[in-house]
Amino acid sequence: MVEPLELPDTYNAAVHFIDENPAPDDRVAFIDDTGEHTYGELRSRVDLAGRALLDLGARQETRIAMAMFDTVDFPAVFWGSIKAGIVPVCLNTLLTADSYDYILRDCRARILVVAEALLDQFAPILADQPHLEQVVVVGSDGHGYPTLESLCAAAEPSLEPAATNRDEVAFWMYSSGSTGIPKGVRHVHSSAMQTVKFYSEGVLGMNSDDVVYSAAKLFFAYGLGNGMTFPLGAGATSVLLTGRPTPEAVMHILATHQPTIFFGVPTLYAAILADPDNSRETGSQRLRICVSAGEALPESIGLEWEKRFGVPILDGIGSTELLHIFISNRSDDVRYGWSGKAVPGSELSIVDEHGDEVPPGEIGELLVRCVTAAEGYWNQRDKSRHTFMGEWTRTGDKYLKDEDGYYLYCGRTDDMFKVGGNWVSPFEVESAIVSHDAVLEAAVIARPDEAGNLKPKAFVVPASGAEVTEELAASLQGFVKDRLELWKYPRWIEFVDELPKTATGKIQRFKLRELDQSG
Ligand code: 3UK
Repeated sequence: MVEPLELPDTYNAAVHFIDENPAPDDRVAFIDDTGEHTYGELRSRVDLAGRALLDLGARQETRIAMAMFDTVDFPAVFWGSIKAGIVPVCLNTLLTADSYDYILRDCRARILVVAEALLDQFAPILADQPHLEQVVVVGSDGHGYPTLESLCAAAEPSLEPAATNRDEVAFWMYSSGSTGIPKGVRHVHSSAMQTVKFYSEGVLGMNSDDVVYSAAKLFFAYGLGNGMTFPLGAGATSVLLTGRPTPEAVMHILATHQPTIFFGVPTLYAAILADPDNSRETGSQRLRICVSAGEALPESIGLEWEKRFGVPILDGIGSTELLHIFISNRSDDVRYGWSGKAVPGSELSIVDEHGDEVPPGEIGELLVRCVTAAEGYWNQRDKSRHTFMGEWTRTGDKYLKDEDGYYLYCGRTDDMFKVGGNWVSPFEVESAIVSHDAVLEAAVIARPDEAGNLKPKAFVVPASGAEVTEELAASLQGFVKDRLELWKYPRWIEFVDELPKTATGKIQRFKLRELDQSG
């Protein structure tokens, strides 16, 4: 067990990662679509962005929402806020207008910093926001709002750090709930540097010679660590991609920037491997570590990747609630199909429904004791009390441990699942499907595709008189796509006469999963 670092009461994470970062001014911190940005440039961009937000009226503890792509502006706004004591709320850039509406109201952000290309998505909901006072656009045209660039150009080039407490909330991230309603997860100043020490240094051995690329975006907890806090913590260089991490775009980055560490999710690894031309030769010859998280990595993908890219993929499990990875494989100790062993700084316990620890070989719920756990969910006290049990955090994951201390992922305690690293709540997708006139009832489960990665499948009971055709299936898919985030639509639809239910009328999704596997 690695002990957490003792920090002084007054501690500002931005001072640690930016101002007091030992990396020399001329070292490259980020490479984005516009080119290289040094640590020196980053330090001044952070001050300017923090100043600009103060100039707009933000104060210590004011929340601002960030809906930004991965460019150097992201760390500038994120750390500039934190340095000023302002609390950035990181938003997924792929949400529907309804989700943005919910989150902006829920977090009560006073300022929204939004990428120009996302303005259309926000437009329908911006006029009616009770807490939002200002919109700042990241891009060349503000469409009537001030741009980040213009505000920074007018700002004083210096910023005093706010005297924040190490235990004070520094930033928020939103995580999906089991009914599909997002929960604001609040992280404190001290946590990011502990994840650097425990996972980035402790497991990956990241150092200043590393060039890293994370296909997971900075607004995810996974990407925030991979692409920002870990490389900054190591004085390393991080490559950022503005656009979508398609297999082609990722291979292009591997070939062009020759990263030493690559972070992906299982579906992306599978998609890259699907093209037989992709290999170490056409990618990065400097790769020394590849990491997968977000959902379980099928063994076949790890083995094939190792053959083609010459390095293993280290599967590890993390969560937004714990900020980063707490169980992981190691470069010299890879067991495919398993999540690996405890990461330094994390103590693990697998318990039964009474909270009693189960012996090795038995499945129970995984609890984690780690200082990087979030301070709680915003305004969701019941859920916070359930999840954050003092020093221990409930993961909602079923695990077993073998005699040697390896951990095997055995599914969720709820029916939630991940598609390409993004949460799907079966309940939310079912609700969307049943709002279609031709549908009486629906149940959604996860089903593995050819590569072994999970995708949504819907069992649908048609409304009486509805004609069951392929067109109906296609129109239901389109119906869900129009209403929910794109990754959530059912890739398969099976029409059935009835759904298995408990005596109290609850859908038994586990029975459908069994049926699906046997069929
Ligand atoms: C599942 C995994 C099996 C698991 C995350 C790395 O995924 C991250 O955070 P989220 O809050 O989801 C957490 C949940 O996702 N999961 C994640 N990784 C794995 N299941 N094998 C894995 N390797 O259900 C977990 O509870 O979106 C991942 C770092 C930071 C993160 N936030």
